Amino acid sequence: MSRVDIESLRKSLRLYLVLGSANCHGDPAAAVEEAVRGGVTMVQFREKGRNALKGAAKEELARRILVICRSFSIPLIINDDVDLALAIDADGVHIGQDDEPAERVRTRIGDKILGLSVHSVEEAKRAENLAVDYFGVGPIYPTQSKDDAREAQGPGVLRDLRRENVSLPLVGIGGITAERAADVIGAGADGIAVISAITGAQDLRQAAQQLAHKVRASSSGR
Ligand code: 3NM
Repeated sequence: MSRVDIESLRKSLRLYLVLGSANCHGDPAAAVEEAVRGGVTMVQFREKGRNALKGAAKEELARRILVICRSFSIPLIINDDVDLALAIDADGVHIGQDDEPAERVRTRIGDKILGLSVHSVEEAKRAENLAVDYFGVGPIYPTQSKDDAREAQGPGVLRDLRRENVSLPLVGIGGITAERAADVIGAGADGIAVISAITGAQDLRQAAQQLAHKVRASSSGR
């Protein structure tokens, strides 16, 4: 098996739903199904926070989400839990700057997708020679969904990354809404990653549809 095809990864990143049980009123797997029916193209299971599931309960939920992702042929990425990603044979792992180092994660996950959060051109440049497949860049706008989020930087950080010839797929994250999606894509992102714009909506499927439409309209020609 070889590493993921970068152009198909760019497409998968177009509308990236990030979620865990802390973000959902009801069953997160049901939320994933609704959102995917609306047009989500990739999912990240991010089980964090005070009441986060652990052990067998966490794995059981991840497996249920995986079944849904597989049935729609979209990738499931696990946030910062290589053991879980390997146990359920998920499609990849996403790590932050303070998680297990990218080199070690790559050795453990083989050809699975590896995403890394970066917050500046410096961090991206430092990571460019690591075997990372995409960068999550944020927070673009202020976010309520991450306790330790840094200061929002606006879409300009994406423009800076492209100006500095960072060619890896980029997905913007943090406070992104349907109204803001075009600015994020216009600044150079391949896609948007969202929590609350989908999980906080009354109608998850419709929210995903709207976001997918905005991303498609603003990335036409790419
Ligand atoms: N990571 P929402 S911001 C999970 O800056 C996450 O790296 C961020 O949630 C980063 O779409 C963020 O509700 C939260 O703002 C995104």
